[in-house]
Amino acid sequence: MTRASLALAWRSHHGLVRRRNEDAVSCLPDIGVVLVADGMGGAPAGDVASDTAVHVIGERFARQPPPVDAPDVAQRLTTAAIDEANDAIIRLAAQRQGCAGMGTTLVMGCFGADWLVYAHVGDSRLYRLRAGVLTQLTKDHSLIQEMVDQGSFSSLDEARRSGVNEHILTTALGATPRVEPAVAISKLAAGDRYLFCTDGLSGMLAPRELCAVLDTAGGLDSTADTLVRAANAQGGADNITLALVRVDGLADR
Ligand SMILES: [Mn+2]
Repeated sequence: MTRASLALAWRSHHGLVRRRNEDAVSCLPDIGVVLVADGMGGAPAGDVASDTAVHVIGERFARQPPPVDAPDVAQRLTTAAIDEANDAIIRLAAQRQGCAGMGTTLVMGCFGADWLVYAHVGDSRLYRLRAGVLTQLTKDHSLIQEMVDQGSFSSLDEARRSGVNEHILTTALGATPRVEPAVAISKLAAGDRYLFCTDGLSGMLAPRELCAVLDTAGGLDSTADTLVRAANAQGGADNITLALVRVDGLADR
């Protein structure tokens, strides 16, 4: 059995306001792994945290890529690799000048024969476009999302309009000795498009705008460029990072 046939494109742009880019992205097409992180903590800590997350996890997967027919193995590896990244960030925060208190979000995916294992920590997101319908597969680990879940507001939009700060995370890599990532498995369908992104994209473009750009026939590279341009056209208030994966076909059994 082989891996699903995938096309990938990824971008990271500092945006129009921030002078530094604290986001990180790493894609390993050979093993079907995608990693996106949004670091925080100020210079130089934000970059160190996000870079550490994508490198530690990427290396762990590259060392022992899960078999393409074993989503359960991929799931366990995902949890273990995220733990390892969390430990590495906490260690660096204690050792390196200016890195105390740093943290990062993470959204990642591991693609197999006909499945995707995905995980996230914080407010970086995964969306899926299938048959013209855009679905947000992850739910932000943020205070504003928690308030919506508890019924204080009917939607994120309403909470935002009421002035709730949308940048307060309830969990992040590097914030606590144990981190609880949300990990899930999903079946792939040929033609699926997946968008992994930081809030510099999802905060600038509404879902229907993301959907309009994703649901076009053009190549993935031009779609990725269009998304970055569109986020900057909305002000580019934050670093913009995304990875796109298109499922061109499922593995033959
Ligand atoms: Mn951000």
